[in-house]
Amino acid sequence: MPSPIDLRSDTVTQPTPAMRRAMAEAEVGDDVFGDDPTVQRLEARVAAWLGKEAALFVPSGTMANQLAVRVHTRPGDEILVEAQAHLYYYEAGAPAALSGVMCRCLEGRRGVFTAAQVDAALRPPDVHFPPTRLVCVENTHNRGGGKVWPLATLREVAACARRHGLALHLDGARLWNASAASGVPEREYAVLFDTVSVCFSKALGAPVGSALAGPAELIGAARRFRKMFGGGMRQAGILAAAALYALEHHRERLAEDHARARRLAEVLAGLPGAAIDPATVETNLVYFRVTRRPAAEVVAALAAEGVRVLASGPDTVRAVPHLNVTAADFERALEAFRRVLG
Ligand code: TLP
Repeated sequence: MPSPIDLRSDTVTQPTPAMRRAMAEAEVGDDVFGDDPTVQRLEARVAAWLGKEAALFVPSGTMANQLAVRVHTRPGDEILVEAQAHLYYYEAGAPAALSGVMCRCLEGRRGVFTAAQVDAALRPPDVHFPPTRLVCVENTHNRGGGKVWPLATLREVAACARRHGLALHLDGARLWNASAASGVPEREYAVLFDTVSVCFSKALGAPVGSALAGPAELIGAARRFRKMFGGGMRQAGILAAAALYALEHHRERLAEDHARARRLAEVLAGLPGAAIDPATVETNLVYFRVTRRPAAEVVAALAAEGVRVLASGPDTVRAVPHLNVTAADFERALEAFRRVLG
């Protein structure tokens, strides 16, 4: 039986042979002492790419987001975050545990909320209310189906936050996908935010690592909290080399994943066991509803056919094309979807 085609996430990718060579040859040093030249090169590259003063290499997207929350707030503050955002939904309660802040959730449409919703959530200064400090945005929005934020809406939200003196953080774990889909360069999104997190180990295919970019002072503070949270790494240049390789070689190919995601959505739309509007698939994430049996059963049936996907709700399934999926694998996966949901 051929090995399973793993479409659970774009995090499952294996480093390519060329990436492994770049890792093996990386110049390294002790990064906690500030001695790793490859990490420094990556941080400078990311900062420049996003138009920020500084950047910090961290082990995960979760750590990047939570460092941002930590540096923008004090215990007892409130942050505004979309109800399905990773930072709130999937980060193990970290805003409360690590920063002592309260999350006020905005209900977005596929993850996108409006300036009017931010306005409506704000309360006047009063001893009864926690001070609101930060607005968090996720682009692309994972549970929103890989939705790309319209730039105009983003600008309105940012202007509103600024009017109220709020800081802004962007969870850009898949900002590369947003840019590939919209043609809007990453830095044009980033300029609207104080801090931006980006990830190398999702669609770009590096094994480990994210970065947090922003003003030098905040990134300096984040560096101390990274140590406090246990994220200070030593010869991390081996990982930074993979991230640099991924930035250099794997950004251009994201359109391929997006085209495959759309094609998968089109196939699914024609099957009686699935429901999806292919027009809503803008990037690499395909979320679809299953109509005839529970998601868990569909996941098991697809696994038996050699295709791994994720149940993201009782009747919702997620499939994610990525750089390790060959053309032949992809066709084989489509056949499996046809057999299980047809
Ligand atoms: N997303 C993972 C899971 O945790 C759900 C996935 O498979 O999609 N921001 C966004 C938008 C994310 O999608 C993720 C991971 C993170 C942050 C966190 O990154 P890691 O897993 O590196 O902590």
